[in-house]
Amino acid sequence: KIEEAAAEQVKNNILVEDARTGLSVDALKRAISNNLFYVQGKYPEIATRNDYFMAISYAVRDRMLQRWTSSVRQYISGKNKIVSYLSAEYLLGPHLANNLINLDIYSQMEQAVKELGFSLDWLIDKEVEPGLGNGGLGRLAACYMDSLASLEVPAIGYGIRYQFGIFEQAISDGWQVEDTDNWLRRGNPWEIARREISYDVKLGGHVQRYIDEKGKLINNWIPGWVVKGVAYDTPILGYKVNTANTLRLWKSEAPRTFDFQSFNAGEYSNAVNQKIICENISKVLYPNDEQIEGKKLRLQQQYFFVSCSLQDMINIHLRSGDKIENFYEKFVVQLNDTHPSIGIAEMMRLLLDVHRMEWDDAWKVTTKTFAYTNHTLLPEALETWDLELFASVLPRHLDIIYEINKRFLVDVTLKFFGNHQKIDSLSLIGEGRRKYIKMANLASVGSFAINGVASLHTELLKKTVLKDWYEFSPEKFSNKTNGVTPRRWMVLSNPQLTKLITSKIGDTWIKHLEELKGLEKYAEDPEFQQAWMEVKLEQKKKLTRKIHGTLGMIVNPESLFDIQVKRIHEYKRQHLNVLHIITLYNRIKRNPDIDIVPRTFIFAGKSAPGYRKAKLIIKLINAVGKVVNNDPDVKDRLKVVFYPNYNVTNAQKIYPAADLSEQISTAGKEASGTGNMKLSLNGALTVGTLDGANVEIRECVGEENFFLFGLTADEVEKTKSEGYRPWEYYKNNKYLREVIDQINDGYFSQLDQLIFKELTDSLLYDDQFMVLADYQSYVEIQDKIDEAFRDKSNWARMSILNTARMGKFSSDRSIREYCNEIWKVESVPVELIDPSKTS
Ligand code: B1H
Repeated sequence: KIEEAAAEQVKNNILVEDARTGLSVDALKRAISNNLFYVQGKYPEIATRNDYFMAISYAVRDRMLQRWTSSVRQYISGKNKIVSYLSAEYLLGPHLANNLINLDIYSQMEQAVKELGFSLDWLIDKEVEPGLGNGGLGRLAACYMDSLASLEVPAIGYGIRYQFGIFEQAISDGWQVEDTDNWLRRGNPWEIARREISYDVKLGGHVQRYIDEKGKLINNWIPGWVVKGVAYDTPILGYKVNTANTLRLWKSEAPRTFDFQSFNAGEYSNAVNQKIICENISKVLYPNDEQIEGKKLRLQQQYFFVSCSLQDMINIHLRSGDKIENFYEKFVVQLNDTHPSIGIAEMMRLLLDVHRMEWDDAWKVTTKTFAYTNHTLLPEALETWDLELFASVLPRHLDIIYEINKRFLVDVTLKFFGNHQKIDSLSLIGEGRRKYIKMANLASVGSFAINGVASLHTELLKKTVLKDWYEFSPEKFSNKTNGVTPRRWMVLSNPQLTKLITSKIGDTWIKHLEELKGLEKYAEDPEFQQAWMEVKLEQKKKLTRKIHGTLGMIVNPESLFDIQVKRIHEYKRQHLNVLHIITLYNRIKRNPDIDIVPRTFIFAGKSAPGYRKAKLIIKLINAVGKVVNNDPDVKDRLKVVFYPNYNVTNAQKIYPAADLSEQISTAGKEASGTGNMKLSLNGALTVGTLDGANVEIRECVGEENFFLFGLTADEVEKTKSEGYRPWEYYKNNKYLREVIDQINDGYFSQLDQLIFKELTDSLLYDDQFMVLADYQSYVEIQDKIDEAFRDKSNWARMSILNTARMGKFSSDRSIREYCNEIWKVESVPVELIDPSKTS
């Protein structure tokens, strides 16, 4: 059967079957052996696991190349519009299994590898994932690249090829310790370095102004230094289609001419130093999810990749024979948050200074090109740049921003005559003790569309951070609720559930997730419920083994798996979860024979290295775990696990095992969340606040299948404006008081009473994130969850309904909305070309 399917695919997909395209088990075996010998220079007896991983990966990449080159050729020569996604982060996760699924050769490869004497899983587990992102924002970019390709939409993702991605987290004595992520150490079989595709990027220096012979004002940017960006391309294959889009990541290097001057001047070490400074730009990802650092190197990174990308797009556009004035008909550029928003000033510079356009024409092209997605309302994540720092990196762009602002404020003044508050708020320049540039304002003025990432988030945007922008140009605003790709987050990570679903409703739901609705009619079917819960138990057992292997801890797979996995942040309130754990523990201590639902609390997530309170939350989780897990009174009914180094690879193992998904952020703080979607899609029930996409998830799955608690966003604001005193909640709730006192008295820290003081003080006397205000409501809903979990059949029914009703949250739906409502682009099915017949 495998062979028949392979033959069918060969017929449909390729014109010549040869060593690099054949899809039969034999062809794959030959390709792997060949690569081992000719690429890795090894024979089986001395080959390492990594050699085999590389050999199989190259065999897969070969089989993607025909699709890739055909796609590129069609896009570049064709008349179609290309989506350009600009993002400082892409959290792709491992490629191998995903590419096998999208190529539809998983079972052949499994067989081929088996016949060579290995297991495919063993090789898949060898891959080091590219951790080129912090969290949700970077992962969203990866899901969107998958959906763009699967929907056959021409697209290029542009970003930075960080040599070191997000740090690796280890836990030592309960504390987070960071280690560098040397992901390229053993080579990266998925990328192709395109050394011929490179651009120079200027930095620093000053602007020389003069009038040329024709009387035109010339702005000549004399840079302090120049770096070169080199393109590294990775194919992003769509699911069972011919489309393979490109992810183009830029690596910074010293320009060719660079070393000469210094060498000639006899300054050898200076030349080498300069080379290192250039390479530094793409060296490391900033690990501060939602907390900007304002460092010069970060601004240089942003400008570096945006400038390379825009130069590249203009190059592609002009090569097709079209005029620069029509640029926006060839490309639409989506800004993934403000991180690439310097692109608006850079586009103006390229059009004015390089392509010699007039201001008004350049502004028209620019504002028809860019669209901006906002991902956060947190004030500490809104990007601004100190004006002097900005001027020292991008002097010409500062001029341009002043000019954009001058013209824009004329319009503002006309609309809001005499309203200085409005003018101050809309200005691109802020004035405090020092002047600064407001990147959200630059992004907003230069874009034709602005969107939030969940319905509540978009509404709050219009009422808060972008209120004045909404009043000025309401037509630019729309909502595009986030989504996740069912290929990685179901087919790849939960093959057992995929199989069970497919046995009932066929497999077209993988591309049309709304079809999961078809499962609803089985929700009450006892046989299906049983099969469903068996799959869940199997996934929980797998995770149990993983936990044992990683931490040496034994957990009970029959217990309720209560899961909170995401970046560690005060607003996400992992500490609220901890307060609940201690509350349960105290109940057991008071009454050791109490009948309690056994639970395994699984946490995972990284803290920004400089975020003290987040690091303290990790320590608290581990400290409480140490006491709870080892107290004989508990009798293993509660277990607290902190699974280290949360990343895409680990997420894939955790989501399928969840019974309960913790989405407990302070209402109004989580823009959307996407882990909430992946967990519910995999049959977890959610305990959550009315925040971000939780609101829409609850609407879809039904309020009776969602455990709601806590203040609403409006109530949070109201409580704060009336003078919130967290201490009163502490004083008036004896259980809460007991829990906080225990932490303070050193119950979980061998009587050290200082260690958690920073955290408890902030809860008692400040509590920006309303942890104490929501405590009682949270404990009450958790008690209801216990009751619900005791009714196995009803829990199974709710779990099935959660999956069945998550269709809306496919990133395919999100991307369709972007295509139709913002980008105005259509699918372009790719016709395969025969590589042997192209010259
Ligand atoms: C999100 C970020 C973010 N919002 C700054 N903002 C960063 C901001 O390195 N930085 O400077 C990095 C990341 N990330 C997340 O985006 C939201 O918190 C989630 O709620 C949302 O689901 C996700 C995708 O839209």
